[in-house]
Amino acid sequence: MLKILEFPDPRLRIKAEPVRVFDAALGELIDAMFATMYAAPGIGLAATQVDVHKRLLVLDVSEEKNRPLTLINPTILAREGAQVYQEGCLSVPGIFAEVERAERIVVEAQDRHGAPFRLEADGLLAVCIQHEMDHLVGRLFVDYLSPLKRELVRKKLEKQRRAAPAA
Ligand code: GNR
Ligand code: NI
Repeated sequence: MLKILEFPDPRLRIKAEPVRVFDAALGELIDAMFATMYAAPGIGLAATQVDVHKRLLVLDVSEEKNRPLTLINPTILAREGAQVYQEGCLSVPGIFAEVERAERIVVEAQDRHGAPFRLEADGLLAVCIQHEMDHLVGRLFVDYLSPLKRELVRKKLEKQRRAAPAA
């Protein structure tokens, strides 16, 4: 399992670089990211969260956990509407807050072999893709909160860690 960085780790602020080489090592990283995401459990994971600063994310928003999706070098081609969703993040454990994002997006990305594809997403899938793409530019959902609320989140995490320090 890969180690997931937690807020306010400064490495979560690093901007990811495009993936240029689609080799076996990339495939192994993707498999390890899925294993880490499903074990957490989470519905998405960006490479940034496991300290790999490449434009790569994995997600699976299905109930049965049988719809794995890999997006490499994703770009949003179109966005419309707005939705508010109560978000959480594996890098900000135990914290949940409402964030407004586009309701519907069209994304272009590459798969694990480098083949380009387009995806139209709405609802939770659209939320998750936008949340993961934020990670790739060093942005966290708590950045959408007021500075005061963000400071409360930081203090709460500090307190949680004092009660149960990471192994
Ligand atoms: O597991 C996750 N759940 C979630 C719930 C609402 C909005 C976004 C997410 S993504 C999160 C996993 C994660 O931190 N991905 O970066
Ligand atoms: Ni996250």
